[in-house]
Formats: sequence, structure tokens, C-alpha cells
Amino acid sequence: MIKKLLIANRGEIALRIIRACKELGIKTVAVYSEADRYSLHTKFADEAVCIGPASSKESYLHIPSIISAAEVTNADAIHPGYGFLSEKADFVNICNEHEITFVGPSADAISRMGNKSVAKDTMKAAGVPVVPGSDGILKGIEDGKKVASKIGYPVLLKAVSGGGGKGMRIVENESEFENAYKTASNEASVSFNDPDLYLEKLVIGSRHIEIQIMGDKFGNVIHLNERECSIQRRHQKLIEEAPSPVLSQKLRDEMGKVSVEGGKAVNYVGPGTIEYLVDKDMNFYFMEMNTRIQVEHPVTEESLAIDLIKEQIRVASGLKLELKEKKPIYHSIECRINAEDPEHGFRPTPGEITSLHFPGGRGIRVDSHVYQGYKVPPFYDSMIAKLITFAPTREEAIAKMRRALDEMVIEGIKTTIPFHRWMMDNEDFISGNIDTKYLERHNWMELRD
Ligand code: MV4
Repeated sequence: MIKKLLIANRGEIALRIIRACKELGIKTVAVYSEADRYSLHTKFADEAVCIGPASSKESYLHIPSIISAAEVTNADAIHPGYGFLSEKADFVNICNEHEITFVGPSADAISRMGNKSVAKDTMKAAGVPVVPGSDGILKGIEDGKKVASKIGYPVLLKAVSGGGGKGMRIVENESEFENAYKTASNEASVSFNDPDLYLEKLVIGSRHIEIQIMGDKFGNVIHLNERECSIQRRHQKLIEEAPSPVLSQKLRDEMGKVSVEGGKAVNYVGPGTIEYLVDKDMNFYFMEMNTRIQVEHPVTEESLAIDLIKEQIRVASGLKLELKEKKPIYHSIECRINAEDPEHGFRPTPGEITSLHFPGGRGIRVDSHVYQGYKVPPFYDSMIAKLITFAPTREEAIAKMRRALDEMVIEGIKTTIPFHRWMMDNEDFISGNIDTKYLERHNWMELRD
């Protein structure tokens, strides 16, 4: 079993991992940038090492500093959390060379799923439904036009090294193709240092539903049902829930089964997520696989009464999967509380939290690293808390969320609390009538009151 774990991350996820380690009897090492000296993860860990200046590139993304911190503290494992180094295959190889356990999947699984075209081919071969499109990367404009006219417009050009919505371009008809191809490929070169594109049919009016899987080092892979993540803004999720309000048990079983096959195809170890587009007729299509623990993992935990981080650490240590597949027990909803002003285009609002009160009572969970007097730094992600509710039914989980948002006080900076409070009274949200373009079609400021 891992004895001492270094957490190569910050904020709420660093704290979440430290809490799991304390319950498992594992010693913890926090790393922090100069901007995070007073962050809670540095106080709650057994040891804390400063790894550089505020800039992520020189701290949380700087591999030599993190490996050095692990060596001087004798940590035998590193947990990357989400973001930062969590999906960098090179980092996994470097950990291995230093005989440090990387808490996550193999470098091979990460790099195969990081190339979106290879990921799609791998999933297709494993029996996962994919959107009709090009067979791998496009050879050029003429090749692209041929594929597009065969599958029919509108199509979507996607960067092979993209993901999370970056480097995509809709093409409505053949006359737009050449320009769209050139712009998309140029953007992909600049952003990902890789001009390669692939193409698929544009799926419209769809939901984003993802399946949580979990694997161990003995080849066992299970699924832990779905999360509905359709409430997004510019590819940033705002609200997630489990189970989805629209999935039948039959479809859940089917999506779970194929996702397990997908995981097995890459010998997947630890928690991973397979993202799907689900259209109006409930056809589902593979989008991409995230080879890390995700922000929204608590809704799966509270829906099933399990601990994904503890299980992740157990399987990384070489223990067999203990979790079992099961049906949802509760309905759980997560609202991301960001240091952003929802009344002014969700612009970031760093600064000091002058007054703070978190809600409590049955069925409420708050994962957060902030406290009264904490200064939200301007350098990192704006998420400052995750407010999670869980109850036997969706209606009760929504009622709890309304009550929890009303109790929650964060003063000194603007937050997304008013947006969430409005959403919890929104008829479309309440009836589950949502898709990924909901917030683009509806301006919440105009719909208010
Ligand atoms: C799509 C799509 C429609 N058709 N692919 C966005 C992020 C990346 N994971 C893939 N994405 C999409 N791929 C086809 N063939 C629409 C999206 C998409 C989207 C997906 C999930 C959640 C929000 C979204 C917002 C815009 C576009």
C-alpha cells in the first residue's frame, strides 16, 4: 500500500485527496506555489513544499520541481488530481523512472485517449457507437470534401489533439469547406502544435452524458452509471447530476456495458470517464475519454454512497477493485460555485472573501478550500466551491439545493450563486428539458424575475 502520497494539485481537489488519505492512514505532502502559501491544502497536509512562483508553468506544471519535492519528502506516490499534469503521458513515464507510483492510468492509455482520432478508432473497435465520419485523420481539403459529401452536411471539423471543445469548426456546406479547414488546421497548429483534423457528422440538440468507469491492475473494469452534464457555458460545466433525468435503466445498462468494453480495450486503471453525445431519439455516440478523476465525481459518490478517491488510491497501490456495479440509490446534484460575476458575462472576480458561511444539514456536501479572509488568486481556475445535494428523488435534491444556496454566504467577491438559485427555479431545468446549447439560446439575465 502507498505510505506517503504527494498531491500535485491545489484547491478543493487537493483537500479532497488529503481527506481520503487521512481516512486511509496515508501520510500526505502538499505542494504549493507562492500564490497559494495560505491555501488550506498546505495547512491540512502533513508536510508542504513550495514548488515555485504563482505561474502554473513554473509551479504545478513544472515536472522537475514536483519530482524533487517527492524525493526530498520520500513520497512513494503522486496523485495529479484533475487538470495540470493529470493527463500528461510524459509525466507518468518520469514518475515510473523515479520509482514513484502515479495514481492513475498507464502512459499508454493516456496518450491513446489524448489523440482524439486514435481514441475514436479504439472505442469503435471495442463496440462503442461513434458518430459517422472520416476514417482517422483527413489527408487534406479534397479528402475532407469527399468524406463530407458522403456523410452529408452539416459536418464538424475537429482537431486530433484538441478536446474539451477546443479546435472545432462547423461546416454547413461544401462552399465553406476550404476556409473552415484552413482556419481549423491553423488554430490547431498554434494551440496544440498539431495541424491534423478529423471530421464527423454534426449531431444537434444533444445532451452531454458521461459514464464513470473504474479499473484495477488485474484487468477488472466496472461502470458506476452516468452523470448528466448538459448545463454548460463555453465548454465549462456549471451543473452536473446523477442519475440523468432522462436515461432508462435499459439504456444505462447498455451505455455502461459498452463503456466497460472501451475501458478494457486500453487496460484502464483507476477512475475514468467516457463522454457521450445523446440525441433527441436517445441514440448515443462516443465523444472522448477523460483519463483522470473529474471535478464532478461527487455526484456519482453521493448517488451510490461510495468513495471514488479512496478506491482510486487502493487500485493504484495494486489492490483488487472492491467496488461493485449498482443501481443509483440517491439523486445527487452539484452546483459549481465560481469566483465569477454571472451578471457580467461570468467574468472572473478574484479578491478577498470577507464573510463566509457554508450550508449544512442532511443531504448537503460542500467541497471547498476557501475560508473567511481567504484571497482568491487571479492565476488559476475560478472554482471556489462545489455545492452538492443528495436525496431519494430529484425533486427533493433540487429543493435541498434551493435551501442550501439560500443559506450559503460568500461576501467580498461576486460568485455564481445567483445563477444557480435562478436555475433551480427554471421550468426547463426542473422538467429535465435541457441540452448543451441551453445557455446559448437563453440569456439568463433576461429571463430573470
Ligand atoms: C460534437 C458535437 C456535435 N456533433 N460532435 C464539444 C466538446 C467535445 N468533447 C466535443 N464537443 C461536441 N462534439 C459532433 N459530431 C457537439 C459538441 C459540443 C458539446 C458537447 C458536449 C457538451 C457541450 C457541448 C457544447 C458545444 C458542442
